[in-house]
Amino acid sequence: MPVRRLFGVKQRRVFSRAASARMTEGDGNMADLAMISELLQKGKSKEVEQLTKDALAEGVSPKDILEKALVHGMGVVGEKFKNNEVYVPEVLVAARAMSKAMGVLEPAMKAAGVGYAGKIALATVKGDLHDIGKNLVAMMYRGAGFEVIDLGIDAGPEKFVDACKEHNPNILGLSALLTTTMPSMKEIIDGVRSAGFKDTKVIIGGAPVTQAYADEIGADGYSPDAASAVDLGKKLLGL
Ligand code: B1M
Repeated sequence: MPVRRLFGVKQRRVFSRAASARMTEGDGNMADLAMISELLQKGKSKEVEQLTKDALAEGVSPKDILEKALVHGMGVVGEKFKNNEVYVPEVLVAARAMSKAMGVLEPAMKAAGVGYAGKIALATVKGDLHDIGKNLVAMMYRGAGFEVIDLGIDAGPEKFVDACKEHNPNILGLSALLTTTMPSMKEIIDGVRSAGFKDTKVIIGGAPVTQAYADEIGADGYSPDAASAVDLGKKLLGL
């Protein structure tokens, strides 16, 4: 892909020395994918979208673009977020770049029969309107190549049971920010289990939530932050 021709001098400066070095290694696709990953980490939506289009036009497989560029880039951002090297705003801009690229990639993925890593349906639980943490979890899962069914806020057992029936997700994600809404988590777990969805993994999180609480209500796992929530989901699915 003639990436160098696409951008002026100013834009080219955003590429790191490492990516430039890879560009000279002779494997054009790898270099371009590394560049997409790097631009995604910097939240450069327009460039990421354009390079994704170019990569597809040049015959790079949707799977490679997804895994080696987009998921790779969000993975780096997720690790840095976990280690407090970057914060919510950086994650949000990277996720926006990822979404732009996914808009281009998804039709090609479908056409090529590329599957998702898994499917998660998630929401903030009944009575709770806090959605920033839940949205971060959704973004991290998208970034890891999962299909994400976002059920929004104020979601009770019915909404989760309906989502299980309609989408058959591998994982349910429950977020609560209020001590008063934590009991909704148990109601949701009991609701989906008694509706017959016994194997769907349930993970929970949110500021007042703990591993002890997850054990108490029969969740499959608890995670303290959005990036670890993806590690947990993958572990539960054996990925
Ligand atoms: Co409210 N609020 N709030 N609030 N709010 C808190 C949570 C509170 C701690 C503030 C305080 O008193 N110090 C307090 C809760 C006290 C308690 O119950 N222990 C509180 C309260 C009391 C209330 C109201 C009741 C206030 C009132 O009206 N009297 C009211 C409740 C409304 C309702 O939900 N029914 C209310 C309203 C609001 C706003 C609407 C104004 C707004 C929410 C806007 C929105 O979300 N769109 C708001 C906000 C912004 C906050 C604070 C300031 C910030 C929350 C946040 O977004 N943090 C918060 C105080 C604070 O935390 N400093 C507070 C950033 C976000 C990234 O973190 O959501 O924790 P968090 O997500 C983390 C992890 O927890 C984890 O990953 C994320 C990081 O990677 N995580 C998961 C979250 N979900 C996960 C799911 C997982 C895994 C990990 O797996 C599925």
